[in-house]
Amino acid sequence: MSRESHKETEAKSVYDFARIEAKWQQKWTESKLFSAPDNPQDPFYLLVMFAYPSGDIHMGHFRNYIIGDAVVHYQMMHGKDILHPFGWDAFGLPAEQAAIKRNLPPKDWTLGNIETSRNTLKKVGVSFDWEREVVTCSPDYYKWTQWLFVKLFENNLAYRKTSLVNFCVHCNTVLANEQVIGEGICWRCENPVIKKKLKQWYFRITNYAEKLLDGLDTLAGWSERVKTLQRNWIGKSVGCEIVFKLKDSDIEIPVFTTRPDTIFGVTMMAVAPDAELVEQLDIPADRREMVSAYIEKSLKKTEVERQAESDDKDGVFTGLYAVNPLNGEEAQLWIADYVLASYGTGVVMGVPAHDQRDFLFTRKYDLPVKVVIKPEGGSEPNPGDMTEAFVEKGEMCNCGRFDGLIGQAGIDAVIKYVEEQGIGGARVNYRLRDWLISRQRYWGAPIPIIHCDNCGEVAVPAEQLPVLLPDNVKDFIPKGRSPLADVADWVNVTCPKCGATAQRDADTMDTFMCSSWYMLRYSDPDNANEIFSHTKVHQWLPVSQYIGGIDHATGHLIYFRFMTQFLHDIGLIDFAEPATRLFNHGMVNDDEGRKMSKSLGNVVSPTELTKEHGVDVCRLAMHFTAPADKEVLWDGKTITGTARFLERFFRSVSRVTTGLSLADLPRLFQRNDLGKDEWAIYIKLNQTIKKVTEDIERMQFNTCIAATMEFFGAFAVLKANNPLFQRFCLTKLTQLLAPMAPHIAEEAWQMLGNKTTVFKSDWPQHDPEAVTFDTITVAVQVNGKVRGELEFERGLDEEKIKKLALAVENVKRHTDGKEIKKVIYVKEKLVSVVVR
Ligand code: ANZ
Ligand code: ZN
Repeated sequence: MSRESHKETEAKSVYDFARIEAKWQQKWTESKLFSAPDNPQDPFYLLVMFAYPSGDIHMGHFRNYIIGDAVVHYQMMHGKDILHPFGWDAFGLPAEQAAIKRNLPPKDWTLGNIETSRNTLKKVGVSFDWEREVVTCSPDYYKWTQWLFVKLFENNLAYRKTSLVNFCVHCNTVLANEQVIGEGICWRCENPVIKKKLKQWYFRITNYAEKLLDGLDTLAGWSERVKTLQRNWIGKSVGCEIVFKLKDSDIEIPVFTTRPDTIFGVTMMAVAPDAELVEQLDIPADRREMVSAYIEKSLKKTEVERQAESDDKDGVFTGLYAVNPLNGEEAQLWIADYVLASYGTGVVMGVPAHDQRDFLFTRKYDLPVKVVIKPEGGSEPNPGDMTEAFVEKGEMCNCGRFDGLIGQAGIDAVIKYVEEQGIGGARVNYRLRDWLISRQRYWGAPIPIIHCDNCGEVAVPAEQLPVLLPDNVKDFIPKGRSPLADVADWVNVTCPKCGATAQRDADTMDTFMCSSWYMLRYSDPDNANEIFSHTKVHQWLPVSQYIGGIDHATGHLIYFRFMTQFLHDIGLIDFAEPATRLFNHGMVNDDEGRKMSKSLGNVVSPTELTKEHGVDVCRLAMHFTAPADKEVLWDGKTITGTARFLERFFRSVSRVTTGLSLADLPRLFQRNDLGKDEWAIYIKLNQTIKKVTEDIERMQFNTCIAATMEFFGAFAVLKANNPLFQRFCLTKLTQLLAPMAPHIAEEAWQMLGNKTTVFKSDWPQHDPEAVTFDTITVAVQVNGKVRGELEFERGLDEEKIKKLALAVENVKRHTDGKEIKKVIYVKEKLVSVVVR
């Protein structure tokens, strides 16, 4: 038997992970260790974004959930009462597409996937409280989603309007702006998105724009990155509205501008091709054909294409003129697709001298340029010499009575003037649009509205909720309207107000609605009478730590804040923000660098991997691969090192426990009794405790693991003769590993003589004296490349330093199977290893 295979047999016999995992998972369930208590004293609510049930969970989910799990374990060891729930974002398009493809009802497909995924999550031992599971497609959940819709409707925050919407021809459904990705393609099927006119439901989230912005300032536990993404998404812009007139007509042309100080420089006006104004214009006959051809071409473009930073902006002259209300000058009125109908008033006053886009446009079409701002106290640029717009603020010139005003003073003076003249005034504009709710799909929560010829839109009364999704829908193939519209016995009802025959709204809700309030339901998941009890929701919320991908920054994370603020405003809850702390983990990519996701077909399930190596090895390897907030390229390469580490750790524990007869708890040894090596280990241990604690607080699990490995290396290399001390060290190390390797830690904890679960033990505290001890850090190189770092007590002898250096995990990875030719120690600087 070779040395290698002997080692492997030995490893397997010490660490029988299948048995250990099953044993502890059963114990946790039986003892309800991870069930949230009814009356928490010191609550900690850890929430991970719930999952869309498509097949089985993959390594991306695995990573997200083990990060949350580690925090839960850690907080539990700080005496917190934990709520760590899980659920399923179970409505949505893929279920319908699967139904069409496989001829299987969406419900069966969804519930089957939930079953599979739940089993996998249980097998990897994530500490979810399964008694609180919520499933958004279950009637006892969507009853309350519908109830919320009605509340919004009653508060005038839900309304219907006809508009041009993003439409995916392939999925045959409307998409919200954030579901249109990249160059205007559908987030689901990646086909181009077009515009279509439809009458649909919207939530007035724009009423909350200011509150959503202000709230961000209170969220100290959210990253600046997410807050900036949200601020930009909401896109507050402070400016002025000014009403121009169409020449020889009563038609008014209001514009929104952030630079009213440039109004004397207007030489052209541009209207969005899809703005309402366009329909009112009486285009001269000789231009009509050209204009409609241009409009048709523009409407085929996506918003992204229209706004692209290209220099080639085009448009078409309408043959009409607008009149500048401040100086009476006439400006050509153009239609140009760089102007968006949905922003401001859908019209731009063109100031080529001071706006680069307008400048390029006028150069292209040879329109006049008029300078009205110059550098303060300087001279006016000559329009003919300009190669680009002068966009800075400055001194107004050629502006009559406003000449000489500078920067903001000029802006304020013009705003004051237009207000006095009754032709406009200060305005705040937001990029944020109202939230489009309607989907022409089957697999969603039906919109609880009945359309009556007498009464108009009538909300389904609370006692009639939920409006159940009918089971007798056979045909999900998209026809441009909701499949529910064709279910006559479902659609045709009587009006709850007047009793006349009426029709249900056949659309279903955007699934972001289902996930906008799930965090609240976990506090009281079985409540049949209320959306949640006031007491229970305040026992746990706001969420202490929320964890999810950065990709939700402007979608879900805005909606769930909006819903919380709404519920706060109507008095249902006392807090206005749903989550105190937010952590965004990085995505898991496959070895070709693509995001792992079902739709790309590159999904690796944790099941196979954990079967082969054990759950804790995979957990540790995943944590160790990269910092939790960075993307990881999952190739499984960290598995070998972490497996070896856990095996050696476990073997040390079993040696300490089999050979010794110790009292139940390791009595404290005397620090004075420690030998020189032991003292070095003691210092390292305390530094490790400090580092792991700080790193977990910062959600930095990869460095935690590196630190525990380094400590274990020192423990193995240096001599710890005192059995009490050995046991002390392994006990602390077990606790430090528990958040990341829960099963093996429980087993080790028991072997070390403890009767209760490691998660009810107190998190180790470092000895403040030991960590201030004088240490030095040196780099460790292998063949000239830095592969690791080593920290040790000043004065440790050279031989030991070299041994420690060789035990560093990443150094071992580069020396494994190679012959070590030389190890050189450059005092207090470097250990250099030469291998061949
Ligand atoms: C004249 C002007 C002169 C402008 C100047 C800027 C500089 P933000 O900051 O993003 O709010 N604008 C207004 N409505 C628009 C629309 N529907 N589509 C495209 N552009 C539009 O930008 C506000 C500025 O964007 C406005 O101020 C307007 O151009 C343009 F020296 O008005 B400005
Ligand atoms: Zn009626």
